[in-house]
Amino acid sequence: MSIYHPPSLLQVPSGSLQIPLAVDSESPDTSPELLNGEMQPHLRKTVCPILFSLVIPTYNEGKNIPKIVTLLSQILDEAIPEAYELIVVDDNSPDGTWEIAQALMPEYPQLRVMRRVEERGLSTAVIRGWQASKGDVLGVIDADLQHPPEVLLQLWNEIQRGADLAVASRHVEGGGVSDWSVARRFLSRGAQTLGLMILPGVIGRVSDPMTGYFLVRRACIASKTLSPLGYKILIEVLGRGNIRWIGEVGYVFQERQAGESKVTWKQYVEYIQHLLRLRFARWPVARFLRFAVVGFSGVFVDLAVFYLLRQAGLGLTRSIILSAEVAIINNFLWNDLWTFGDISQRQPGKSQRFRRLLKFNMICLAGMVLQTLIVNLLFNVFLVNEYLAKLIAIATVTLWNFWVNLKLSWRVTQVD
Ligand SMILES: Nc1nc2c(ncn2[C@@H]2O[C@H](COP(=O)(O)OP(=O)(O)OP(=O)(O)O)[C@@H](O)[C@H]2O)c(=O)[nH]1
Ligand SMILES: [Mg+2]
Repeated sequence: MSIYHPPSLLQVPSGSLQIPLAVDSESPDTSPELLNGEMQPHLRKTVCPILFSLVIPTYNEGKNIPKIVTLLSQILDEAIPEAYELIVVDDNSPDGTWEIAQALMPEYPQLRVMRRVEERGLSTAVIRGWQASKGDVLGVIDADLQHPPEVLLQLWNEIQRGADLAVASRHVEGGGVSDWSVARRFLSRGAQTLGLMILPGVIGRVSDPMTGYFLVRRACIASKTLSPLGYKILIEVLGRGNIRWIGEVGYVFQERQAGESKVTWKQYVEYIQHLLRLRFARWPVARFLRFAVVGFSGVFVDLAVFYLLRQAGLGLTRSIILSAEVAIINNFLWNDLWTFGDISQRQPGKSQRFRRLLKFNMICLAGMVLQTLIVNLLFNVFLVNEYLAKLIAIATVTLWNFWVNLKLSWRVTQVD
């Protein structure tokens, strides 16, 4: 009598949320296990390379999963037989979605199932699924049949035409929402408008940034550390990926047929946090803070040298100039070593370093002139209190020094 061995589950990747660039798409999914001397059908080596990996994130979708797997398999078996994989990523649903999906595996050889116990959340589920996938093209679709499976072929065709990203959109021709209340429409459009204000360069690139139905080329997001929050994984892909060509296909968002929605107010809050995170990811905040610390240390060097020179009997103007110059050199050394250390390492050599010092010096001197001008303008023309004027000038010149040095002295905009 043979004992039934359930098909193996996919291992849950751990560590950072980075998609590997290259995968061996012909390798077997698991180590071959023999049952009664025969390899189980679902463990047989995949001969056909996997071109497309579609992740289906699930939480309590036990009633929907058999239907969506059947429909997607029918479509893909016809279009790209054996060259695709469906990856259900379930967060240990209380209704046993993962087990139901696992039971479908013998019937659907392209189906894989991942059961996550420690990590939770829609966005990370999608990324973990992609990390464990083999296809050159990655995709995501909801399990609840709100995303019409037949649109998949149109999305696939967009990628075949050369698109980096193919997005199913409710806001282009052929798109729409079936039966949404006015409140939900308003919230959805409001969220999009807010996104356009905070992150226009990302949100403005697609007509429906809120969609959770899209395909993307692995190469466009591989090796980037993704850090999504909440539901809107497409925003993460657009914000951090290297996407040039975007194709859009209209679709009508269907009503949920079974199971319950997981959307709460938390998703709206997380959406705003996600937007802000992406916004500031583009700003060199940490570098600027290091620059400010170095600048602060320079004040003490300046004062100490000024004191010593005055004690030694040097004239006032000479002491001011000399102590300022020592502070500039002090700041340069720390910035070269610490603030911009990663960039300096790519530009080694004494002469390169000397050039950086000269530029830094010039920019700081220009900064001093700028500071004098700002204080005079605020104090004499706008009648601002002289200490407040000095404070505003210091803040402005610190920003100026940082930005110009970043662009000129350490030149992060140029490839060396
Ligand atoms: N793995 C995983 N999947 C999730 C999680 N939350 C939601 N999902 C799945 O993600 C998909 C989208 O979630 P829904 O709750 O349907 O969200 P929605 O479609 O925006 O909202 P509704 O129209 O109300 O259904 C579904 O397939 C869910 O089962 C989660 O925390 N983990
Ligand atoms: Mg849904």
